[in-house]
Amino acid sequence: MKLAKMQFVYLLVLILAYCDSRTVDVGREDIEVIAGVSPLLGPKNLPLLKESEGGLSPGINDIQGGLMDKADGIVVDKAYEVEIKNVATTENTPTVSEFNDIDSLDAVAEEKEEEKAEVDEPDEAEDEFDPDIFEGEGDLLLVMRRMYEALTSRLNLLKGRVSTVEQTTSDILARLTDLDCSDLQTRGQKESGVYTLHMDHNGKRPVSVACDMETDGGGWTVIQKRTSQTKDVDFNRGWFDYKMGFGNVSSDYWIGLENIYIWTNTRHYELRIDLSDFAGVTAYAHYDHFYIESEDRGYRLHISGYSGTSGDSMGNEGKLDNFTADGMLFTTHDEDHDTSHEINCAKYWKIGGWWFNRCSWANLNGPYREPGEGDGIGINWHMWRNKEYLRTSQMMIRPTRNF
Ligand SMILES: [Ca+2]
Repeated sequence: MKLAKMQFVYLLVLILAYCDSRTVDVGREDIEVIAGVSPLLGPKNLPLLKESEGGLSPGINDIQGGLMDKADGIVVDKAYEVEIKNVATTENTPTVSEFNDIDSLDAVAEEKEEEKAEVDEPDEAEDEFDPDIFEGEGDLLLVMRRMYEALTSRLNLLKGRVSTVEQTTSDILARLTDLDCSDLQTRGQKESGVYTLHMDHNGKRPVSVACDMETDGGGWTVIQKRTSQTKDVDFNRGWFDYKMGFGNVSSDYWIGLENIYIWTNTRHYELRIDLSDFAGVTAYAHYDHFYIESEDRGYRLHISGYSGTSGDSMGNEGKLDNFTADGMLFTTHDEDHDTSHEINCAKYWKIGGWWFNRCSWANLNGPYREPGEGDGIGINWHMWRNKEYLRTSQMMIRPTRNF
């Protein structure tokens, strides 16, 4: 037994001696050198620093400084230094002064833990379900309803703006394309009435005009109109007024020679004249071809192709005489272009302008007179009622449909 005890004691001493040679006091309880083989053999045999529970990794300066003094005999090679440097440069690694001060290091560790806890708190809060978010379906429906109302209001606003843009575009298009009432009719206007056209007088100019959308298929642009409603529109006017137009477009008016010139030199036009007498009888004259020349040419008249019920007081059915209007220049009391060398027909008879020859078979711009008044000079159409006054007259043009 003694021998056995001796052997046990010897073995124990050997074990203790061996263990003593493998343990290094590094001066810190939280760091332990777990390998003691010569570091010269390579990085794998160098002493490794096991992290304490605080999770701190000491920097390379610590290995060379404080730790090196305590780990006597252990040499740190450059490879190890590089490896540790990589660790030391990681974020949140304490500074040298902090590490040398253990208390400070602990304080830093605690601070890091607190920061970590603070960072983690919001995440935990987000993960929690807050039942107060949806207190009831009523609130959710109210929010959705208000969103719907807001979107609907916005949508209606946009619809209004689109409508305005469309209307503006339509107006611009109309200014570019609507030359006369037939264009309006083509675009869907079916009601007779007053419309605005934009005539090109060295730039677009708005012109109010009456449109007849009913007679003989409609699409007529009224260029002259006499009614029994307004006797106060004076037709005994000078050249400028007949050139530019005058009167009340909703009753009695003359559209103006310049407008007629523009129309009839842009398209081929037909002319229709509707008449009525004071007995209520009506008649009409239809001319397949109608146009006038420019002001420089005295607005010379070209009219032919008569048909109708009133007789041809403008062209005399091709039989030229001293009263035929076809081929005549326009005359007003201040512009004598008629064929009479003795008189100015408009001035002599104190009537409005017309395509006078040695005066005329027709006198639709004469003074408005009731039966029994005056000397037979009023609104006349001799081929129908001779010198009787007419109650109404209307001259209107439309692009020719039957050449
Ligand atoms: Ca004359």
